[in-house]
Amino acid sequence: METAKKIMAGDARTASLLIRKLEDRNPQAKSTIKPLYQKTGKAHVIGFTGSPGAGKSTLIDLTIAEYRKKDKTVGALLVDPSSPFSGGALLGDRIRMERHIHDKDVFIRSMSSRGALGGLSRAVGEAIHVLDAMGKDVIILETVGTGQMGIDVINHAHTVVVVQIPGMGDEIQALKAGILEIADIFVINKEHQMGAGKLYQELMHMLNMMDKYPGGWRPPIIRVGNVTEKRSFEARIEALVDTIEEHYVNIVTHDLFSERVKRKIALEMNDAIESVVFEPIITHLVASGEFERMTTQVLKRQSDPGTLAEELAHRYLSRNVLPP
Ligand SMILES: Nc1nc2c(ncn2[C@@H]2O[C@H](COP(=O)(O)OP(=O)(O)O)[C@@H](O)[C@H]2O)c(=O)[nH]1
Ligand SMILES: [Mg+2]
Repeated sequence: METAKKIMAGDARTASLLIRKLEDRNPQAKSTIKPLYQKTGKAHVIGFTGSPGAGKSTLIDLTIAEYRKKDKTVGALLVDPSSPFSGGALLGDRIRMERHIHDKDVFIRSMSSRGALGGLSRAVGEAIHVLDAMGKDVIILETVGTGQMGIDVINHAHTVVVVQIPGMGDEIQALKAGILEIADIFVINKEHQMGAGKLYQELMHMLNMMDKYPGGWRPPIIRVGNVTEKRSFEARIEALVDTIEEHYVNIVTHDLFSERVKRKIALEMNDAIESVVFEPIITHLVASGEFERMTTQVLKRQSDPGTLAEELAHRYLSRNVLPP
């Protein structure tokens, strides 16, 4: 309870520790976040995704600065599904955002799978609740756009920004990663590189082929230019943040916001049932050696997995309340 209170008061150290424990799937941390739920649901969660090196961290750094100009408080989670350790490539990301370190209204944390495979997206979902309960107005996620895990992570966002760069081959990078369906805004970065115009044309073409846009929102393409041309780049970041805000208003007014939130809650419910109902049974079966015995039974054709699972259901769950 003490921890929850500190989080709600915005204590960054406590939040960091709690997020780390959530990554480790610490059971105590899981109960700590329960009372926080009542305080969540206010933040706008923005996801930045794209290939490594596309410029996500650079853009996020400037986006944070832009939100701070508007006096909004910001939390950022830099998620690396490919690495079992925090640090590494993410260290560079943190350095890129160093100027925010002494700003108490900005909280930046990197997250990785830390060996708990499959649990990363769940931990990110929980970490978002922690930042939300801290009272952050805006929560920014950074993740690479590849692999199922990257997509699972980006599903936590209300607004998804897909960062693209020229010169990555003919194929549009988003298509390859299957992330197109969830893109709300496209950004073309590093425009000094060859092929920026072509990339823009390809994206336009692809968007023209979509037959309908949910909520009437056609994903805009923002050409941010080149970070080295400081003045114009900053102006483009302003335009990006305005577009992100417009998207937020759009999903709220078309009731798409609650739809997205519902989808997220459904995932969380699924995870919770899995960890509270399913996992303890499996863990017990494995530890007692019964799982091994059942496997042998099936191997010898003395039983089959379906029958054995039904027997378990009768043993562990009340017989009469099982769904048909
Ligand atoms: N020339 C140029 N370099 C950029 C631009 N944006 C990012 N970079 C550089 O590209 C590298 C990767 O950027 P980073 O933001 O870490 O990409 P991330 O992996 O997507 O987070 C860094 O060395 C940046 O300084 C840009 O617009 N122009
Ligand atoms: Mg990065």
